[in-house]
Formats: sequence, structure tokens, C-alpha cells
Amino acid sequence: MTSSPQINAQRLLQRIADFASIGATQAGGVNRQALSVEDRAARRLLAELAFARGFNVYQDAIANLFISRAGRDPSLPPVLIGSHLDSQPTGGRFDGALGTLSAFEVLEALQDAGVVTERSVEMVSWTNEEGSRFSPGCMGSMAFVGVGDIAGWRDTRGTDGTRLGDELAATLKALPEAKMQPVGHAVSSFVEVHIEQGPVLERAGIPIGLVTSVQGTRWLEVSFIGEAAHAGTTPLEFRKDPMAAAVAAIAQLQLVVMPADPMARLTVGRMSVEPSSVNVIPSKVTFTIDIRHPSKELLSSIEARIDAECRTSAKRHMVDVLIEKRFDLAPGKFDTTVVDVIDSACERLCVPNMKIVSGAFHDALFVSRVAPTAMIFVPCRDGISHNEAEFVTSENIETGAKVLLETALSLARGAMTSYFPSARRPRHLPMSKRAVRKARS
Ligand code: HGY
Ligand code: MN
Ligand code: MN
Repeated sequence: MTSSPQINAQRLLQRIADFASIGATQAGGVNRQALSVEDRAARRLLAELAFARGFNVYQDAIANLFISRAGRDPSLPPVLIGSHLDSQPTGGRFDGALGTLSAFEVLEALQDAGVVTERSVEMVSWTNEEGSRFSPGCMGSMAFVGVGDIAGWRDTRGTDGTRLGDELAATLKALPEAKMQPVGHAVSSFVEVHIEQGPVLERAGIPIGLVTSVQGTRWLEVSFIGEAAHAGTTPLEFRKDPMAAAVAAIAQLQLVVMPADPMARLTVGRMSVEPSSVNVIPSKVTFTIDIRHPSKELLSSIEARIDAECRTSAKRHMVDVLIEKRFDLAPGKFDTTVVDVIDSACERLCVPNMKIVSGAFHDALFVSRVAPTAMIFVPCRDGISHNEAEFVTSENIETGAKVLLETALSLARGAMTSYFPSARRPRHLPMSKRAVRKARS
């Protein structure tokens, strides 16, 4: 007996509260960094909820966690929905968790209503979207689409000195009931719900963002290498001070990059000093630079400017400089057909929406390389995110999940062409006209 599936808002809100208690911080946020004990606890909780429902639970070698609800035709690649459970060290309780738990709520709503979908509907929690503990970000989705290097990442050291390979092995081992499966499988489409992490939707009073594209991101790690010396006895002309070089370069970049281009973003988020002693001129100063822009060409010109300013400052302060690229995520557009399916879902639900470009990167940007993909944004208070004060109203949480359910149902009905994450396959083919009609009906 099937009824029309409904989002159970109370259940979803409770889930979000339950997961927020894993890695909860004093200030009301979460510290649930990738592959940490807290991340494993969240994966365990999600898997147990899935087992209780009789869903299929499996993971791959980079610890992406998949939960599948079988459809009528198992030969058809599934509709995939989901996001990530890892957080920033002082993250909010909604970044990633909202999309992951909304996806689980969709599976539960389908189950409660006894709906049989043509395609399986599958959800995923991607590993290490944030890239804060272990760089780069989006490791799980990068590996899934064939551009990640799991073996090459194993010796990466985290900000806490741990080795990624050890933490990954412990994470996989912590969930032995999740069957292992190869990295990367065909999916017919992917949709991710996420908070906007900016102020646009809230200011416009619009509850749903149809994300059409994501700006590009690059992460650089800059090290100035000088000579440790005595703080008291070393006159200026004898100093080879990497801190002086770093401060000058950063000050100059802050002056010339963002003021010159309102679309540009440049952030120095982390700095380390060696030997880090109050009365020693440092021997080495290392800091990260996160740059963003919708244009790949302008990202490259910002990167070139960073290189020039750092080399000039190194020369002036008689130190060496080393610049390494840690992450390079090109700007990308989402699939207009999937955006339209989300738009039609909003129409049927009488939910206003607006198109929006994402300033934050997301796993969906990588997945869009192998399957028709789009995102659903919900507003967050004052646009605050990557901050423990991150907040989303219950109403917006419910609306986002309802639109995801309606979208997943449309996509699970449609007979979209499947995609295989392999370098050989061209970018995905457009949906057939019949599939579009079916998906949008
Ligand atoms: O940094 C980002 O854009 C994402 O929120 N991790
Ligand atoms: Mn996120
Ligand atoms: Mn984030």
C-alpha cells in the first residue's frame, strides 16, 4: 500500500540535533574533522539508522559512505543524493550535515510510504569535504570521479600530525558491517542540499536557491625560509627574517587583490612559525592562501600575482620562498536539466526559488564531471558559516528536504542515461527528451 511520501520534519530536526552532539563544541558548533573519532562516531550512527531500516550500507576505499534504497530495476544506475558529515574545527552544525541528513530523511520518507521507485535512490556521505585537517578538500568525491590519488594521499600529515593512511584505515575498520565496494560507480544524477553559507537568499527572502554554478578555488602553501637568530643581538642588516617577508607579502596582497576585484577572494587562514620562540628570529614561516573566483583565467592571474609579490618580498628580506599548490578546483556549471527538475519540484510545492552561484566549493562540483548534477541551497542566518554560530530555521530545513524529496522522486522516475566515472567517457550526455518529460512530470 503506498501513500505519497512526506518529510517528517520533527524526525529530521531531531537527527540534526543528535548528530550535532557528536563533536559538539562549547559554543554550540561542531568539531568533527575528517576521519577523526568524531567523524567515525557520526558514520556509525548513520549506518546504524540505515541498518535499522534495512537499507544497503557500503563504503569504498576512501571511506565514502553509501546507503541505498533499492528501486524496481537494479540494473539502472541510482539517483544519488547526499553531502558530507565532516566539519571545520569550529564548524557549524548544518554545513554538510544538513544535506546528508536531509538525504537520509528522503530515504526514510520513501520507506514509510512504501514507494517503489524505478531507480534505486542512494545517499552518500563524502569523505573529507572540508580539507581542513587533511588537505585537499573533497577527497571522497575526487576519488569517486577518478581524479583523486588515494595511494598518494596516504602519507599526507594532518594538522595534528596524524598520517591520513592510518586514520583512513581506522575509519574503514570502525564500520566493518559496511560492505566494501570499488571507488566510483555509475549514477544517473546527483543532487546535494546545502546551506548557502552566504547572505543572498536570506536578504532576498527566498527559501530555495537553484545553484547553477560554483566558483573556482585554489589553495597555496607559501613558506619563507630564513635564518634563526638572536632577537636581541641581531641588527636589521644581518637579519634573514621570514616573518618580515611573510607579513610584507600578505599586506601587499591584501592591498591589491580583493580591492581591485569585488569577485575575487583571498584568505590567509593558517600560519605556522618555526622555531616559534619569543626571542628567536624565525627560521621558517609557512602560511596558506585560499583564492576564489568565478573565472579560471582571473584565478590564474591572482595566483601569478601571489607568486610575484612573494618572490619580491623574499628578495627584499634576503630569504628563500617556496610556493606549493595544495588544491585546484576549476569553476564549474551544473546540469541545466537537473536545475530544471529542481525548479519544477519547487513549482509543484509552491516554493519560491532563485538561481544562485555558489561561493563555496562542494563535492557536487566534482560529481558533475561524471553525472548530471545540481544543488539546492537553503538560507542560513546572516550568511554565517564555518562558524559555530551557523544557524538555519526549522522551516528552511523542512523546505529544503521537501524539495529534495520531490526532486529525487522525479529523477528516480525518469530513465536518464547513466554515466561511468572514467576518464574515457566524455562529459555526460544530455538527458533524452523523453527522460526530461518523465523527470519533470
Ligand atoms: O571551503 C569551502 O568552500 C567549503 O565550504 N568547504
Ligand atoms: Mn560543506
Ligand atoms: Mn564547509
